[in-house]
Amino acid sequence: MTTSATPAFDLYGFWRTSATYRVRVALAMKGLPVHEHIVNLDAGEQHSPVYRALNPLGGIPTLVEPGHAPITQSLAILEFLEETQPEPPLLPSERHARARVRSLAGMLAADTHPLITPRVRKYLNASHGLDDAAWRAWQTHWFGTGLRAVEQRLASEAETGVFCHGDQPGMADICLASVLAVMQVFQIEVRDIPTIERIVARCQTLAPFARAHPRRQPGAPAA
Ligand SMILES: N[C@@H](CCC(=O)N[C@@H](CS)C(=O)NCC(=O)O)C(=O)O
Repeated sequence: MTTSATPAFDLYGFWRTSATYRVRVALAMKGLPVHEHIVNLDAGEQHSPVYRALNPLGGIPTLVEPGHAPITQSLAILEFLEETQPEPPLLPSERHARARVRSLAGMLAADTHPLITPRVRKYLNASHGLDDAAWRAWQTHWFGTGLRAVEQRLASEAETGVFCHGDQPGMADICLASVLAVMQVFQIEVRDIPTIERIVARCQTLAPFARAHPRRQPGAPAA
């Protein structure tokens, strides 16, 4: 159980990143204190030796609890925060329900979001001459592929409620909102996902989600 003596975590993030958004929301939901440090993706700071020592893949975020090894991978971080501070839960108590929530979260955070990261863009640009228009088409394709599959599940599975699983927000909602947040930043639109739009609109009425929005972070452009 966490106490008021819990030392603040250090979170290495960047304003627009979807994976950092996930961790920000979870920390806020659980009321865990955090100091956020900016790793400027536009300046390539994720490749600096100092950051690579924390996160060898050069991905953001990384969470550090003082005195412990850095934790990378947003889903691993969410699981760690769940164990650190179980209330309010990000996962349901029943094992099949937990598997469903983790499965939805994985569709978004593991199978959709990584395909549109800067390192993928950089590689495609350098090795295949991918221009801006082709990159937009790539983003739209992979966001659409992931979100349509998630929509199909959310719209047809009985466990879907006000949120992705029942009527309490959890890990799948965090991942869903994180993907829509970065799509908004890149102005990518995917049509015909009404269940997703309904759930994310509800998430945005909650302070931890609203405060984690990319545009509200230090370093975000004014417009
Ligand atoms: N699977 C990782 C993905 C981390 C990741 O790729 N983050 C992006 C920002 S959302 C990043 O740092 N990209 C840097 C790059 O691609 O060079 C996680 O969920 O933490």
